[in-house]
Amino acid sequence: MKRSVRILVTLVLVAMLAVPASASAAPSVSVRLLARWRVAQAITIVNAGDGSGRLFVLEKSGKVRVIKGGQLLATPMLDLTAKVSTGGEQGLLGIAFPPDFVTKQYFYVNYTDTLGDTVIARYYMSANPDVATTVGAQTVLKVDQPYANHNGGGIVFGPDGYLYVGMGDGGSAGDPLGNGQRKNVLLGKMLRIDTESGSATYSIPPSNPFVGATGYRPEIWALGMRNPWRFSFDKTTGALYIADVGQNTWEEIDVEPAGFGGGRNYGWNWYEGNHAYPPGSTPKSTAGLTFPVYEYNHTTGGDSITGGYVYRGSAVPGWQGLYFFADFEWGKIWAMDSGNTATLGLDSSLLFPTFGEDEAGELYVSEYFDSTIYELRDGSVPPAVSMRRLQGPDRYATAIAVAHDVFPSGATTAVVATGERFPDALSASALSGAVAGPLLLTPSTRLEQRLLDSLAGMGVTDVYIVGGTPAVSSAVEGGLTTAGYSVTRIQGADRYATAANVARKVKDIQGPAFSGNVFLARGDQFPDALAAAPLAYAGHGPVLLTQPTTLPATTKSAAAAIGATEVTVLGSTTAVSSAVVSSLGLPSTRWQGADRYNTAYQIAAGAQGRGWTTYSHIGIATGLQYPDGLTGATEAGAKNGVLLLTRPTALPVPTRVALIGHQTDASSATVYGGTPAVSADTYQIIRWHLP
Ligand SMILES: [Ca+2]
Ligand SMILES: [Ca+2]
Repeated sequence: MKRSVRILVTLVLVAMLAVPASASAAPSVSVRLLARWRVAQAITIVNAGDGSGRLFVLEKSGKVRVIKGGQLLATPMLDLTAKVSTGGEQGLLGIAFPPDFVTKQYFYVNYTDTLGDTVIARYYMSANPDVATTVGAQTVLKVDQPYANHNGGGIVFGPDGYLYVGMGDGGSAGDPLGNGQRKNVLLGKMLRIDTESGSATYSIPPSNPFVGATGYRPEIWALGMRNPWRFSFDKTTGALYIADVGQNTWEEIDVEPAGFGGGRNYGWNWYEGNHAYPPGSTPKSTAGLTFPVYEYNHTTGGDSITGGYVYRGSAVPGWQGLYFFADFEWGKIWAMDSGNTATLGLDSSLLFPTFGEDEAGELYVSEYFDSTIYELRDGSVPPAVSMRRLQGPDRYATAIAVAHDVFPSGATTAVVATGERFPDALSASALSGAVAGPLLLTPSTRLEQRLLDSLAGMGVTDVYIVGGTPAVSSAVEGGLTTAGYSVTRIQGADRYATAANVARKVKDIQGPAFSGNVFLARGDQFPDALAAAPLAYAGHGPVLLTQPTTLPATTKSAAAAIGATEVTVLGSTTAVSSAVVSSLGLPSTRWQGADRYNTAYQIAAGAQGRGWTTYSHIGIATGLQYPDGLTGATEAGAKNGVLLLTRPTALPVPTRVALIGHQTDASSATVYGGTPAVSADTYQIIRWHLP
C-alpha cells in the first residue's frame, strides 16, 4: 500500500490499449467479487490454522476482529487502538498465529506504536476463545522507524516454524538512508526469527543465512527490500512469494523456492524491479543480486502492489496453484502461473490493501475505502442472482421500459403523471397497482408520441391522469382524449388533496380488499416515501402526504373516509412530526432511518416484518431524483420485492448493509434508470454485493 490516490479510469483504459498482447499462453482467469462483511479499513485477513474456521481481521486503527461461522463477532478479539499510530501507512499491520496455536493460545501482532516505531508483540488468549487479554503481553521485537511510511508490517510463520517479518526501508522516498543495502540494520529486509524457543523475545535460527557473517544482523533473511507489502507461503509447496512495492516506476514480485536457504539480495535501492535506480543512473553491478520473477510499471499496470496468496482452495479448480496479487491503487487483481505469466482477472475502481486466506484456501480481498471484505469468486461462472438495468435515454423512456417489462402482455388501464415533479406520481403507485396497469410519465405540457405509442402498444383503453393541470396540462389530457382514450383525471387543490383523492379512488377499486393501512409521508420532499412505493403498488396501502408539522385537513378526512385502521409513517419526526401522527388518530408504526438510504432499508425491514415483502427481488434506484424509482417501484411491487436507494456514484452504507444481510434471499435484482442515475461503477459494486 502506498497512498490513496485514485487514478482516472480513462487514463487506465488509454494506457492499457498500449500493452501488447502477451506472447506466452496466459491462464484464463476471471474474478468476480462477493461482499461478505463490513470491517473498518481491514488491512490484514488471516486464519489461525486451528481448525476453527475463523478469520481474523485487523482494523488498521488497532482492533482485531473475528469472523466465526461466517459472522463478524461484535466484540473485538483485541483492541490496541490506544497503542497504535494510524497515520498513512501506520497502524495495526500484521498478525500471526504460531504452529500449534490450539495448545499455545498466544499469537503475535505487528504495529506501529504511538511514536511510529515497529513493535512485534506476543499476546495471550483469555478464557474466552474469541477474546485475547492484554495481561502478560510481551514485546518481542522493536525497530525504530525513521519515517512514517514503509513500515512493512507482515508477519507470517513459515513451514519451518520460524516467524518471517517484512520490514520496509524505513520510509521517505528512494531510501535516503540506504537501509535496503545496509547489512547492520533490520530496515529494508526480510527477517527470520525464532519466537518459539522459550525466550520472551526471540532467538536466531542457527540456519539463518548470515549467522556469524561479519557486519550482518543475524535476523536478516533477505536484503534489498523497499516495502514488502504482503508476503505468503504457498501452503502446498512452501514457496515464498514477496510483493515489494516500488518507488515511482516498477512494482515487483520475488519468489523463493521451497526449502531455499535465504540470503538473497533483492536489489533495492540500487534497482527498482529490473531497472537501475535512480532512473538514468549508472547501473550498479548485478553480481549477487536477485531480480523479480515479475514486474509491472506505473504506466500500464498500477502504482502499488498488494501481495496475495497461491490459491489452494477447492471452489475454483482452475485457479489451483495460481498466485493472486493486486494493485492497491488501480483496483486490479491478477493471477500469476508457475511460469510467471500474469493474467488480469479483475479491473475495478476499488482499493485493495490486502488479501486474506481461510483454512480451506479460499481467498478474500479487503476494500479499503468502503471497508468491505469481498470473497473472490470465479467470474466465468454465471452469478446465482440475475441482475439487470431497466432504463431509457430519459425518465420518460425509463418509465416506458419498466411498463413494458412489468406488463409484457399489455394492460387495459394506465396511470399517467407528470415526470417533472413527483408528489403526484408518488401517490400514483398505489393506483397503478389497483388498476393493474403501468405508471407512465409525461412532460407537463407536451404529449409525446412515444407515450402514445407505448399506450397503443400495450392495448390500453383507459387512462388515469394524476394531478391538476399545472402537473399535466389540458393539452396533454385533450391529446389523449383525441387519440381515443377514456381519460379520468384525479386531482385536488394541492398535492395533499391529490394524494387524498387518489387514496379514495384506490379504496373504491379495492373495495373490501383494502388492507386498512395507509402510508403517511411528507409531501414537500419525497425520498422517504419512495421506498414504500412498491408496497403501495402491491396493495398494502395508499400513500397519503402531509406537511412535516401540520396534517392537511384533506389528508385527515381521506383517511377517515376510506376507513383506514392504521398508519405507517415513513421517515423521522423531522419529516412527519409526532403531532401530525397524533392528529391522524390512528394506531401508528414509524419506519425511519438516519437518512433516506437508511429509511429505505428500514422500510424494507419493516415490510418484511409485516410479511408484505421479501428480498427475493431487489430494486435499486437513485435517492437523489425520483422518477426512476417511482416507475421502478411498479416492478419491485409486482414482484413483492424491496426498493433500496443509492447515490448515483456511491453505494451508501445502509444499502450495502441491506444487500450483504439479505444477499442469500435474493434471486433477482433490477437497477432503475440510466448511468446518470446509477453509474456503471455503482452498478458493478451492487453486482458484487449479490451472489
Ligand atoms: Ca517507516
Ligand atoms: Ca527488487
